[in-house]
Amino acid sequence: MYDSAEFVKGCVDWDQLPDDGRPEVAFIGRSNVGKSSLLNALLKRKQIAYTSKKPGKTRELNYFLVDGDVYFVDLPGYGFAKVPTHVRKKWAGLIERYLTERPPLAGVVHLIDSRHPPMANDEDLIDFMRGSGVPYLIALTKSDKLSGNQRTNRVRRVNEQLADVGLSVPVILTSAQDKRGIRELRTWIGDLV
Ligand SMILES: Nc1nc2c(ncn2[C@@H]2O[C@H](COP(=O)(O)OP(=O)(O)O)[C@@H](O)[C@H]2O)c(=O)[nH]1
Ligand SMILES: [Mg+2]
Repeated sequence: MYDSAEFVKGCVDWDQLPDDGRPEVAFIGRSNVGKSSLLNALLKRKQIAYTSKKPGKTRELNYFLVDGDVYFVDLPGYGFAKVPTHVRKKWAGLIERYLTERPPLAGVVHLIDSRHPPMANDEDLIDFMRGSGVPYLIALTKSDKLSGNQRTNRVRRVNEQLADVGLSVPVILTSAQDKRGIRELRTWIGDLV
């Protein structure tokens, strides 16, 4: 599993999305949440997904072909304060369309920083995914920065928030640093595709 992984392309428009029908697993979260790091850990690569301390560097839907048969899609992080509104709207439109109208989309991994409560954007996405019918998982990132008690509490809090909106989906603790949750994530993805 994950013996090969290669960057295929970055897409900024619907027409640029691949049309070969391979299943896709999308990764989404705010800038700096640890998305590139988690993708690297998942794919056992050091640098395949670009890790940057600069928020908002990734503005494209970045396609990685994994083992020749599934795409991992690194979606643009949300929360770009410095981007003009019309640009942000275009991205939001593309992402919403992608999440609802993309036939090969097999599952969505939503990354939320384990140290903080979900932000407004995260709550919007949770709400959005509730109606989408696409298999969905929440990965709480950077869990190595929490104590054991904090880890338990964060998962419970997120589960309570999900229950409040009538959603029941897996919530897992992850860390690109100590690799917590990586195996669980691989299993979940493996069951999808
Ligand atoms: N301690 C810790 N830091 C992390 C982890 N994942 C990412 N980071 C750090 O968080 C920052 C943002 O990571 P990055 O993967 O570029 O986030 P992205 O913007 O969501 O792609 C970097 O400084 C990473 O080193 C993690 O699991 N544990
Ligand atoms: Mg990134």
